Amino acid sequence: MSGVGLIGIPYDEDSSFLRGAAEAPPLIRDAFFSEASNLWSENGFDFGSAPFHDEGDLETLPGEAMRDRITASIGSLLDRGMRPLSLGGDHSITYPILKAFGPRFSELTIIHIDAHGDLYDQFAGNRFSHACPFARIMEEQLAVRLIQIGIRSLTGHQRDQIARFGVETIEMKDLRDDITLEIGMPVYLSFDIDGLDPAFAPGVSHPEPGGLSTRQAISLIHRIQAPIVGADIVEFNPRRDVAGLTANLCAKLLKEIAAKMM
Ligand SMILES: [Mn+2]
Repeated sequence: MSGVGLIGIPYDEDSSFLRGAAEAPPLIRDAFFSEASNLWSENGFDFGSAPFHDEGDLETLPGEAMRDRITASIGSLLDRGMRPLSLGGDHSITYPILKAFGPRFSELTIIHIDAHGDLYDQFAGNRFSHACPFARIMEEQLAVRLIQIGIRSLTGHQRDQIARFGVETIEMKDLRDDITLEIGMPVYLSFDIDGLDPAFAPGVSHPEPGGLSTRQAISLIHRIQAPIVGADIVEFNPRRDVAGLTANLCAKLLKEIAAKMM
């Protein structure tokens, strides 16, 4: 088997503020297959004639058992030759996902789109908080490079972490629309929906004004010049959504990311 392997990870127990992200995966699928649109990506890929493999949603387990389940499930997709595309869930899932990628890829760059750095050493006493995944990933050297885009809420501690781990952070205030993303190695794309401005993505737990437009986000995806071997779409919180706008946005990003991966 080859191609994209979709998997839902309905887990939000490591969210620090609001629950609800666990309810996202089936709503993103519904929006993706909605008859309001079609199954063609902007670059001409038709998911109607070439659908991706869908593993369905993982059973939700508590804490450490869930992390082990995520790592095993992503590893299984990779060992079957597929490129995992995960629907979260909160951003804590990215650390156990990368624990599956790390041992299988000697060279891997993470492109991380987000309003937040998610680099806290711990948050409210939790080292596995959705505010911490990239600290764990960089400590364990699960990727060679971490490139962050759209960040606009850094604290002094997070700036220290950026220096400590050599993270390449392109803050939203410094982002240029002609950015090039030529990466000479496989890429893992971690897409936090709150990287977009709350005007485009109201359904998130931590809305941070001043973010990406939908068009900027899609252009960033299209500009990645490297094989994308895995991706996640996280932090959509349906309890905060308005008129299904954010579910529809997630479905659009899913289509453009998956097409880029095919
Ligand atoms: Mn975020």
